[in-house]
Amino acid sequence: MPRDFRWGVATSSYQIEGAVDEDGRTPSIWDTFCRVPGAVVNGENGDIACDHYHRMPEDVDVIASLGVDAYRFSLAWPRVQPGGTGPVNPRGIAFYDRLVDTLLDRGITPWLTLYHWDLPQELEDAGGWPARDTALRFADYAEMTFDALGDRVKHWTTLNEPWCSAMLGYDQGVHAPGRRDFGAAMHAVHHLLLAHGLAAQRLRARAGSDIELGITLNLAHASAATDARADKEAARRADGLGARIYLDPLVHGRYPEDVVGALAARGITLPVEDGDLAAISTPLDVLGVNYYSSQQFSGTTEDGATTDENGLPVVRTVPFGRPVTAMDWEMVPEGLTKLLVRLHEEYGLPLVITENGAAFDDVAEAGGAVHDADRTAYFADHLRAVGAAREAGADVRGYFAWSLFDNFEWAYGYDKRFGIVRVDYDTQRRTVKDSGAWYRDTIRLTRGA
Ligand code: IFM
Repeated sequence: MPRDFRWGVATSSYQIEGAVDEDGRTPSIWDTFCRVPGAVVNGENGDIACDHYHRMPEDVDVIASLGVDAYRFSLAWPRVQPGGTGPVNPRGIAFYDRLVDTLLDRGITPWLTLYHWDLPQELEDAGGWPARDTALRFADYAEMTFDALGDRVKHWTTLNEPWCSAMLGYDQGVHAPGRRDFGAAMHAVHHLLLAHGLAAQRLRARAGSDIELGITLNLAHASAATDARADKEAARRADGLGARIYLDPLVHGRYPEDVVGALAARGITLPVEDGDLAAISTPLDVLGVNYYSSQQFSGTTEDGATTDENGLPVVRTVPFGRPVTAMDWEMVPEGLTKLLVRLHEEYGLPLVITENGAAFDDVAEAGGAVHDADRTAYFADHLRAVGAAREAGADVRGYFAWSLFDNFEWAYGYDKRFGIVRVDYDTQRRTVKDSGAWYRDTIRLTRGA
């Protein structure tokens, strides 16, 4: 990587902060969802998590010890604006104010995400992301946050992984708010994109080109399992709902025709109003890419059917037969190269990997040391894949390891550890894992130090 390549580590608010009822913070949909019996492994929740809210200065020391340029974190909307309406909460925003100052004091660039899934519960009660008003509320929240931090924060990401918010939250019901309604999920897709667009317009109006503005999508390379037409069709469908339904409106200002057609065949119309697509396609400075794995698809079931029990075309994932991480996700680093080259060619935006990493079943020594050669190999393979994409012309400008800390992995609770720094949840002791030391040394090497 070149010397000006940006290296970072990433976290999100609900996954690390804890302090869910302090200083005026009100519940988010995740506080509620965690209380639903069976929703989260072991009935766990983010009440304490990594206790980052109370340990922030020491945590910034840990970040600094890794030698990274930037720290990607998110804000808890119900901390900044309890309930999702009304004025800014001075005690809530004060935490992020201190975080930003502490980072800057240590020479670390703050890379702020406005929304990493902690929707104020009141907004869900009023309809959540399937309701248009949530997008309007988000634009207000974005603006008040910018007014508080925009003098020092220059890297702004609106949303993290809207696919997860819409599909896991409103279609599959495995993330908050736990709804299972495909039509509602599609409305959520549009209102998430609208939220992004309205916020982007407000931030641009305030800051012009003084900020680097982006959105982060979770993306993969979708390929056909064979050359059969049905498999190619399945890959196209998977890519349509996984990637193009976000990328096309963001970059080209229109939804993909094949996706719109497939939704119409299911009786679903995206709730687009005049001006929405113009807002959604507000020019971006950077596209954040979260990458973990890739999939290949078949258009037939194992016994040869091409439609499922609901009469819908089959889109079946066919394993590559690769080793998997503790999440059961296959490791497919070359998929990252293909994805980045494709994004460059079809969408032409500067790219930053805003998340990449792996959960493994770590074994900790008594003192906390973790010799996670598997995680180090994952990082090395994927960084090589980024290098290959750059050589092929993709404009990839940075890389954030997911995650700085072991943390609350949503419906998996604390079972899955993604950190390059171990967190002992009994003592809250932090210990840099071997992969963290390797990451630090790799960054040093690229700087010629
Ligand atoms: O932990 C999550 C993160 O919150 C969003 N991207 C994927 C990570 C691993 O599942």
